[in-house]
Amino acid sequence: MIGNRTFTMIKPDAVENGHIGAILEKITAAGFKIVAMKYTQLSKRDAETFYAVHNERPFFGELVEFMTRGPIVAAILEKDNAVEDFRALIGATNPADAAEGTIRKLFASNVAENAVHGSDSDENAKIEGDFHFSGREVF
Ligand code: RTP
Ligand code: MG
Repeated sequence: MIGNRTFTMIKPDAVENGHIGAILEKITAAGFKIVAMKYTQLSKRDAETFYAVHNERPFFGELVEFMTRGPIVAAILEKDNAVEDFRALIGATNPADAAEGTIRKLFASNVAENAVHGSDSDENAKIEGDFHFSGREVF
């Protein structure tokens, strides 16, 4: 799809480990344009809402704890074929399985603390972007 969007978060582990700048560099070097961005922290309720699709999974409590423990960078990114190309750029959920050169291979700690989020569909990209940004924060 031409000129479409995805949503990302640089997760608390990558922020704690000092990787914000390097990850943004990888994202822009891959041709993504940042159309919205903020430094923020999720509340427990935010994380439970954002990850509601996973609420029956055994790792849900751990995931909410992790995603709320410190600040994140949230952003909306624009590029042709944004959702699919961004998931390729970040690599597999588990960094042990992620391809060389991907953001998770380079910066993730483990399957739970995996440095970045990327939307998994155009529909979810819109829902997730709208969750974090108002219309006047998107350029
Ligand atoms: P994301 O939504 O963050 O982009 O990651 P994903 O699509 O690659 O993975 P997903 O299945 O949607 O899982 C969401 C996040 O939950 C954490 N997780 N922990 N402990 C575990 O086994 C486990 N599995 C997943 C990760 O933070 C994962 O990104
Ligand atoms: Mg996912």
